[in-house]
Amino acid sequence: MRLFLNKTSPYARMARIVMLEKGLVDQVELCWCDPWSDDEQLLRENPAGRIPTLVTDNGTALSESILIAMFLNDQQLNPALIPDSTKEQVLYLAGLGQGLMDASFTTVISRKYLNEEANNSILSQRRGRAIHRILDRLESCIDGYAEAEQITLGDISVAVALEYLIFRLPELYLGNKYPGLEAWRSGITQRASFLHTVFA
Ligand SMILES: N[C@@H](CCC(=O)N[C@@H](CS)C(=O)NCC(=O)O)C(=O)O
Repeated sequence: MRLFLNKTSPYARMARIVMLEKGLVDQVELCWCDPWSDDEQLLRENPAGRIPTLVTDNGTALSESILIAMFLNDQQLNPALIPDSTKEQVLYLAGLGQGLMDASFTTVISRKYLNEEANNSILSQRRGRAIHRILDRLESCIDGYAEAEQITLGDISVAVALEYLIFRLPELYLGNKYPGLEAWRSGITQRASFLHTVFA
């Protein structure tokens, strides 16, 4: 398999962490690229020109981080990132994580590419409020981190979204306002899969 990625995309980082947690490193070649400069190889595989893109051994180009994560999870039984016994909770958390990622990423991209007016638009304000609501919700529902516990796709999605927020919009993440979440984040991001994939 081949995974197209860069070092700043939260979506690509999520796919890479799933790959590492599943022990699939030897089966996935990393194809570093810049999706914003119309990378030819990437466009040949994925007309949307977005990362992550995973080209399977059959030559099928998969897109959308969550679909890629589910595909990689299915490549082998263990460790199960979406255990049957906790599936609903895992998908719930993964949804919150993807929501946080989307709201944060869209904010970053519109600050980069759009003008001041667009950045103060109703849509942009809605995204800001969504970020705060999701953080509040996570603070009230995230459990403590225990290293021995099996990590899930929900954990990965939420932790990557928080890392991205801290990387790009640190003023929106005040760890002291979310002490439970912050303790959880600082524990889970000590895993090798997170340490090997820090944003750069
Ligand atoms: N919903 C997609 C979002 C992917 C995405 O927006 N990737 C960005 C990088 S973080 C990208 O490749 N952007 C290039 C572009 O939109 O042209 C996913 O979950 O994979």
